[in-house]
Amino acid sequence: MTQRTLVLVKPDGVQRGLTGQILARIEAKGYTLAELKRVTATREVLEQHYAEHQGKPFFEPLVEFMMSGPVVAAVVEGDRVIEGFRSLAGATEPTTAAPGTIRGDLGRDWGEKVQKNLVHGSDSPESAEREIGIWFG
Ligand code: DAT
Ligand code: MG
Repeated sequence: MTQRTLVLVKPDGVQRGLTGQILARIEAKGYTLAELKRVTATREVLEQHYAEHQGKPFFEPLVEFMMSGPVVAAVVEGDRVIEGFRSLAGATEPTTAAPGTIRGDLGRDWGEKVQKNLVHGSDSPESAEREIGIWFG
């Protein structure tokens, strides 16, 4: 079943020059980059994007981090791409994310409140459509 998902290369990934490597992994897996843009997110966009995390202790540091530099936003298409990209990305905590994954191979902890974990991927078809609307209108 063909799906779409919203992928973000977060500010740490862009700043470290890892955008190309990350997008290459998505393409090497066989997924399609249907839309792609570099953008510095506003607080308004991020508060919508992370609405499920409002009120959590890491919410404000997360929004500040996500506004700290440009991100690369992509709509990625393919069969079961929502699960497939989350599998490529690896677990939330980069220190313990499995080797072979984007977060496991390229990320680590930096002693900060927020997990600088390089990428975002939607977690369900409903989230994907909602998030694609936020980032691509
Ligand atoms: P994921 O990005 O794996 O879907 P999530 O949706 O639970 O993870 O959280 C969104 C982002 O918030 C995550 O990528 C990094 C940050 N985050 C999550 N849990 C955290 C925590 N306990 N401490 C600090 N940052 C956290
Ligand atoms: Mg999430």
